[in-house]
Amino acid sequence: MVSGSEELHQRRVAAVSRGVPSMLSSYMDRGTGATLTDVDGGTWIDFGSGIAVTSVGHASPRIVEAVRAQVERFAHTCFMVAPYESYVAVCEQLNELTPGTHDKRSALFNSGAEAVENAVKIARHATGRAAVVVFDHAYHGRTNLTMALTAKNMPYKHRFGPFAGEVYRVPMSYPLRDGGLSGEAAAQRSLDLVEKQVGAENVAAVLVEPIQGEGGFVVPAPGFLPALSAWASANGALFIADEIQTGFCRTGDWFACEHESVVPDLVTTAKGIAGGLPLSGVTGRAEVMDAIHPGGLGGTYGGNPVACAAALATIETMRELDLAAAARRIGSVLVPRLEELAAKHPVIGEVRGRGAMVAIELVDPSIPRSPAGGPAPNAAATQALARECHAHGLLVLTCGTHGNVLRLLPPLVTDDETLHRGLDILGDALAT
Ligand code: PLZ
Repeated sequence: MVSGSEELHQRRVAAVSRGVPSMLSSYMDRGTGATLTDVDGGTWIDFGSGIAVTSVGHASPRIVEAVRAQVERFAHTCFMVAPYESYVAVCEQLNELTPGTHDKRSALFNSGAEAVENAVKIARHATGRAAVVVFDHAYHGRTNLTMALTAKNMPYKHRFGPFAGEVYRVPMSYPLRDGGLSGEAAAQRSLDLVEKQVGAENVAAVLVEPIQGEGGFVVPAPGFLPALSAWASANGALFIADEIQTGFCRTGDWFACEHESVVPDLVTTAKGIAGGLPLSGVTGRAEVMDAIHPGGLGGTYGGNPVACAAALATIETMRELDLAAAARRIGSVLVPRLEELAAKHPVIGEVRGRGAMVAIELVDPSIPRSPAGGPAPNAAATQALARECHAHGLLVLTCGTHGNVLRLLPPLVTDDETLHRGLDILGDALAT
């Protein structure tokens, strides 16, 4: 009944803006667990999870059932018009699961970008200040404000300006490329710039991904996040953790901040929260979240009941299967095998990540390493490697400011056998 990928591609070219490309040329038909099947019957090992979304796997039974049941009851009323229980229940879960035992409140939205925009709105309103501090390599979305917060020009910002103001960018802790500065020293370098160029008393928020996603799976040196958080609280600014990619068990804890016991004032969540349905949230200190006047936050679809039903089923699945532990186990399978590959192939400059958020950064070993900037990025090898994996049925994603990072984000339900099959394909692709 379904037409093949080639036919679909022709219809797509005639109907879909070329501004929205796809990485694969195959069109998907169905999925289960860590496997996708395309319309031509080809099967794929999914090491991308739709960019860190389907952590519970494709067609997870509890989520399928929860969505079906909710659609039969009602699909939408708008929480601002006629409220329903599941919105409240998701907020309760967010308040309980995010770091810190303080009194919290949450608000729900649709996309990651929308959550980040609202976190900035809330921080500005609550502090009465305007400046937002962000980092090199950061990714926070594609809307006007979040484009301004995002670091990379191509493809995200090019000719889409003018951008929102009062956004200040400072260096990130990036051990491979900052000469191995300690976390504390890297934070000091960035905060000195903020104090000189922005003024501590003007800063509403310091916004950071605890492990950067699109920017290259950059894991800051230990001590960096705690130093930023301590500076924010000493200076009356809010520390906002963008846990959209790192959250919901991906890095081996419910949230990546927990690894260093950092307690953010505000946390943004999306992606893994609802097993593939669009939902996002902002969670934070009760006095900050409740500083907003009634009606100041909202939207037609935010916290849609079908997405909330999926989120509650996702959270239940994560608890029951202990997917945080599963993420740690996945990391303990992936990292040693990637390190073996790195020992054989000098094109791999670094293996890094945490839990089931793991990447290799590809470099050109024939170009001398610069003392300040590290090894030369190798985007061409990264693209070729991804293509070779795709040609053999392994779905992997790339990322990084220099496009030279290959990232692995398998569903947290992926079994060891599938992980090893995926790694075999990656190993063969590297050899090729
Ligand atoms: N914050 C940390 O990772 C989304 C974007 C893919 P949305 N990352 C994938 C692309 O090319 O558009 C992301 C993120 C972090 C915010 C976002 C934005 O989330 O749901 O895509 O708006």
